[in-house]
Amino acid sequence: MNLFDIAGQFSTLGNCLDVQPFGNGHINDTYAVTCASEGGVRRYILQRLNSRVFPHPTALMNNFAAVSVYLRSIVKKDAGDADRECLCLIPTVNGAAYYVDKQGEVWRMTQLIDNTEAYLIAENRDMFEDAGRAFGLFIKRLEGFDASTLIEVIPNFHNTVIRYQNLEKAIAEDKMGRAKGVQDLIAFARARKDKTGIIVNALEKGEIPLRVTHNDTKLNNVLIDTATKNAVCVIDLDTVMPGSLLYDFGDAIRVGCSTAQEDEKDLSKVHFDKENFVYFTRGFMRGIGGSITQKERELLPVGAILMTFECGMRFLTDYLEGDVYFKVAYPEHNLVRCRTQFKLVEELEENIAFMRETVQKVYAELHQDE
Ligand code: ADP
Ligand code: GN1
Ligand code: MG
Repeated sequence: MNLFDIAGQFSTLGNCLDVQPFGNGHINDTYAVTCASEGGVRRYILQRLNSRVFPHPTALMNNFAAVSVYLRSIVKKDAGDADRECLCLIPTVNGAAYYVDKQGEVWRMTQLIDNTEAYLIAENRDMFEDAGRAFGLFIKRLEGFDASTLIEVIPNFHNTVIRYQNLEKAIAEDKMGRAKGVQDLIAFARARKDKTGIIVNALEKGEIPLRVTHNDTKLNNVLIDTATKNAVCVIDLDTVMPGSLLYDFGDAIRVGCSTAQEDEKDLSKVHFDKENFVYFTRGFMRGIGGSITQKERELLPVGAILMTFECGMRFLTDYLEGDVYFKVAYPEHNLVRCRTQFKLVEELEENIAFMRETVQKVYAELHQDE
């Protein structure tokens, strides 16, 4: 079946004229579909779910459908623009939420939100601050959603303790014979083993709340309006699951407070951008409003460190296992990514006092009238 036939399985307005690869995600295959009818031209996003990463696509699509419908109702209640501020599934011609092809691959379609762009690196700090607001608001908008109805699509996704165990397993198996070349990185990870449980333990003890979180808050998972440069819509709802707000804050800092791309080979270009941290924290706090707890605020800097460390461990694990998870463009790609993450971890650790002060200052600024 070609891509036109697959696009034809969905209830688009008009005939499908064009299907082109789109965006720069690491996981799914994403296409822009252009359709024309008497009413004009419309564009849609068609995605084939990565069945290796998401072995239970039906459960995932149930999460996706429930969350997107709920978000739409809240956006409407907030008098927002429901066609731009949240994703909306386009049903198949048979009224289903997704299409399964003859090979068993799962496809879905949403509206393409026009006049927006997904950035790998923010053009300026205001853009990053507004992305922070959008991610904070996303969590706030889902506060009333019953987390127990969501399936954990990737169990233990941000369980840093288990991510560490997976790394040790990959080192022990050393399937590709790559471990001897990365002893420095292995030592780096082992030196931080004791820290891996901080968030998991806080959740288990009930010191911080379990919420519905996005879990993959890189900057390119929020669409930015090309004219106003404001954050319009949080996308990539595949990993929306019960989790901690620290995951979302931390993962966004990991990406957006780096002065270089995730796969920059020249480590001298990779630094923690402190000013960006101030901006994002302000945006995120504004978005989440009074919902954030004191303990969560206290742990925000730890969230930034642990999410960066965890992602570095995941890249290293994948490198040792033979690049079976993340898409790679060359054999050392995951290794390069791991090195940037670990370099950032070092700088984040050096700046923990600065991050703590910033969180306190920003919170005080935003809540001075209370
Ligand atoms: P992945 O899980 O592979 O990252 P995403 O759902 O994040 O998949 O989509 C990949 C890219 O496609 C995004 O970074 C963005 O550029 C683009 N994209 C996805 N959905 C939309 C949409 N509804 N409107 C416009 N662009 C989109
Ligand atoms: C993947 O799907 P994408 O490209 O937004 C990954 C994230 C990683 C990120 C690293 C489902 O995100 O967890 O942090 O790559 N998503 C999944 O770039 O594993
Ligand atoms: Mg994405």
